[in-house]
Amino acid sequence: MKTALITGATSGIGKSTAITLAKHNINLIICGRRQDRLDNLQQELSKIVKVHTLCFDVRDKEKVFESIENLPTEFNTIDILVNNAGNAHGLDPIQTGSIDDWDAMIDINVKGLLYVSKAVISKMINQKSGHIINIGSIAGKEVYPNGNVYCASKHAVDAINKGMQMDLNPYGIKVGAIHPGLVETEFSNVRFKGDDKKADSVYDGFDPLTPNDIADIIAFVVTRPYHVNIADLIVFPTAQASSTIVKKSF
Ligand code: NDP
Ligand code: 8X3
Repeated sequence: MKTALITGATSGIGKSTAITLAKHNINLIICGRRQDRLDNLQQELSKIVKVHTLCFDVRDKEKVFESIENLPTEFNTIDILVNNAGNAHGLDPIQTGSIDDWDAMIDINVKGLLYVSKAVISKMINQKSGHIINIGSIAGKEVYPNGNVYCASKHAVDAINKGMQMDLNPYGIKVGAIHPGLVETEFSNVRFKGDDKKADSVYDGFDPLTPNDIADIIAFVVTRPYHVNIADLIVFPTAQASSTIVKKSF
């Protein structure tokens, strides 16, 4: 049986991915900062697969390495890494943007992804196998007004994904990115700092993607034969044509 480590498994895309991969008989290491949510998910999914929880902030370099280097033996081989933890913080023009928001996005979406990847890649290199899926965004392919630093962080994920593909190719490690458009999760609640009305309005008047839509795609990606690597994938809701073009009625 394979084992997948999923960051950001307490909510949204990461949580749906954990549930979906469990249904594909894949053991799980689920990560996030909210231990209560990790415990609840572990309790639910332990009925079908083995589940280990790791509670860390991806910005905490020492904790990331300490947690991943000291996994229990039965979880020590990581076959699949889903680099999913991340969020947007704020939606402001560059001239009035908050430096704390910028730090959060660069530190979590870029540096945190790198810390987790480095810890897992050393295991995958020893194993001479592995599969890394980086969750980017349409914001990593395009820039939209007020998206500045979030878009920069996701452009960095796009570049890191391509770099990983080249560098890990000699070791037989697969690397690919999935870049979703609008998915209804807690993403906008975080972006707008708990203003749920504003968050809900982002998805008003059209059918956004659901976290399950992305989880199903991740399950498809990880169940391809060894010689097939899905390297880069953009996924929109049907109503969306770019980060700024969303048709609100048909
Ligand atoms: P959610 O807010 O629902 O989930 C975000 C997850 O990331 C949570 O599990 C959260 O866990 C975790 N996380 C956030 N910050 C940290 C941190 N510092 N350390 C550890 N874990 C952290 O959002 P989504 O499911 O939508 O987002 C998942 C990924 O998908 C992100 O990378 C996002 O950029 C990307 N994405 C989202 C889109 C969307 O429209 N929703 C579209 C394109 C990409 P906890 O708080 O417990 O730590
Ligand atoms: C999340 C999608 O368009 O809000 O990455 O940036 S968007």
